[in-house]
Amino acid sequence: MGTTWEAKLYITDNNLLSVILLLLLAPMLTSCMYFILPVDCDDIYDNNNSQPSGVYTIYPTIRPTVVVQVFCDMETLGGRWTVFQRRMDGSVNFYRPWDQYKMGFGSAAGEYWLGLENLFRLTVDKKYELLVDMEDFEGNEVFAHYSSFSVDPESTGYTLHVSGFTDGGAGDSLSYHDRMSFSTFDKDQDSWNGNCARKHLGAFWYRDCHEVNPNGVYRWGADKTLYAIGVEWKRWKGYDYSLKSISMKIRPVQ
Ligand SMILES: [Ca+2]
Repeated sequence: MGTTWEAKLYITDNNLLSVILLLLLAPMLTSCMYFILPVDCDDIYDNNNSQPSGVYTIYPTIRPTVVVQVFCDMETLGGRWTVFQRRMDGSVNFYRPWDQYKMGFGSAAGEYWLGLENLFRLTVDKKYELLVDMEDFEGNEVFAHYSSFSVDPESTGYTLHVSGFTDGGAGDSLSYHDRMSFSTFDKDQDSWNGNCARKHLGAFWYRDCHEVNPNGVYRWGADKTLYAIGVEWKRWKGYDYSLKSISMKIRPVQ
């Protein structure tokens, strides 16, 4: 009780006015934050176009309390890309259940998955394009570009919409997965009578089952001992070659 009284005694007329003003303005400030805080790497670029590639904080939902760390690619093909999936060294285990693919996991500085809920929140508000960059262990680099990318809400199983392919040497493997729900080993939403995620040791918008397995097992290049379980892009390297790196990134269509 003594402490409370002391605290009250220190509030002078001047700072009492400040406290009241702050209380009155708080709801307004909170709603303004949505317009000021960056939703994606494109917003970060707009605020300062000399920002290098690296880890940044974004606020992909209308609630400014949801804070997400992402890697922004500010260089490739004009930059402004928000990376939502990245493999590069096998340091993170990607064989994970539904809840983790929903909310995201890993480290934005290294390998990570941004989360299906964040992908839905981002792509429901703006029109996005998709770039998939990949590299093999011989130093070759290719990409696949799609002019339209979005993910529907969880009630649909986070259905993928991808179209408008442009070839950067990789070939089109992702269109095969268009309009599929997302599957993990504990949530089979593929169109095969078995469980694609369990068979191919990953999680993806599997159909029957895949031409792309970016969340598969990180293996070092060619390996035929187990079929189609690696980090694969079929139209480029087939089912027996696990890529050195792959990253999937989106930015708003200008
Ligand atoms: Ca199935």
